[in-house]
Amino acid sequence: MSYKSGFIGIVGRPNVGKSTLMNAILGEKIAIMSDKPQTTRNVIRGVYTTDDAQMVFIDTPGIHKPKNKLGEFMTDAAVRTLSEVDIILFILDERADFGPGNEYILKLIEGVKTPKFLIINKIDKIEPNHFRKIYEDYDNLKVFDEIYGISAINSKNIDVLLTKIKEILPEGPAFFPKDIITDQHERLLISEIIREKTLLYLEDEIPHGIAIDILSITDVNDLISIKAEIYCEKKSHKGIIIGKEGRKLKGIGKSSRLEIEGLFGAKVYLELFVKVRENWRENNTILKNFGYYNR
Ligand SMILES: Nc1nc2c(ncn2[C@@H]2O[C@H](COP(=O)(O)OP(=O)(O)OP(=O)(O)O)[C@@H](O)[C@H]2O)c(=O)[nH]1
Ligand SMILES: [Mg+2]
Repeated sequence: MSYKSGFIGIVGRPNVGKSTLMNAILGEKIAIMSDKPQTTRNVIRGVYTTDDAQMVFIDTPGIHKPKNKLGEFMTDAAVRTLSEVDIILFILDERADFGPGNEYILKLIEGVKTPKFLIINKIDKIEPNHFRKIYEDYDNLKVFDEIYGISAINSKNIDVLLTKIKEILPEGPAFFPKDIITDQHERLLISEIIREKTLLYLEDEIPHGIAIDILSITDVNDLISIKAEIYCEKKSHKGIIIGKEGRKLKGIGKSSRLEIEGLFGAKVYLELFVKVRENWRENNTILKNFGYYNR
């Protein structure tokens, strides 16, 4: 049997479970996830290799109406992916209304010829009647080649989805070495873990203004020492991130360290500093420094 390969774009509104789906497919966490919208900021490639196929999944930032330059970068990156893949997975969750958000994305994907799958995620918390309604409403649009109900968090129906994806992928060689699961570098993986833990400890508006800058990573005698800065947009936010007697920052540090230790299988010493940089999401130079630019 000949080898198959291709790129599969995972797109949709913020918070529908795109990154959770990609991690579930890979069986490893390479993309951070949170209950806050706009968690993913860059496209992230996850490589799923089997004996007879290589599927390169592209997790994208949630498409939303941008309120600043960071939002524009994120949405542009997601939209650009649509024209660069062999299959599009449009992810919905229980909030599958035809509101302006989903309508906008539907228009975009209608415009490309690529095979499109509709993925209704979070079926673990969708009533059967509600599921049928979503299914029928979207089926009637005649835009999608396939429709699947899945639960990314429980890895439900993912095998069925993968079988279908493989079936329609074109013949082709492996694009990545067969033992690679992501093209993200160490530095980015570390900064994303710290950002995820910071989001976990924060509420409301602050998460959107968070960025992580890794100052240094050194590895001496199997002890990895990392210095990183957590950026926020306001002085008052800095106080919240640090918390009473520094407790919140300690929690962020500890949970980040444990996950980074798991990732590298080595002891980690992590130092975190909180910095304020007003309006960084509107500043092109800073966006670039934080890695939010088109490569
Ligand atoms: N109940 C349930 N929750 C889920 C499922 N999949 C994802 N979630 C939750 O949905 C939230 C958003 O998940 P993410 O994977 O970060 O969503 P995303 O689409 O990548 O979000 P952005 O990166 O912000 O665009 C998290 O709290 C997940 O735990 C699912 O199958 N069932
Ligand atoms: Mg995401």
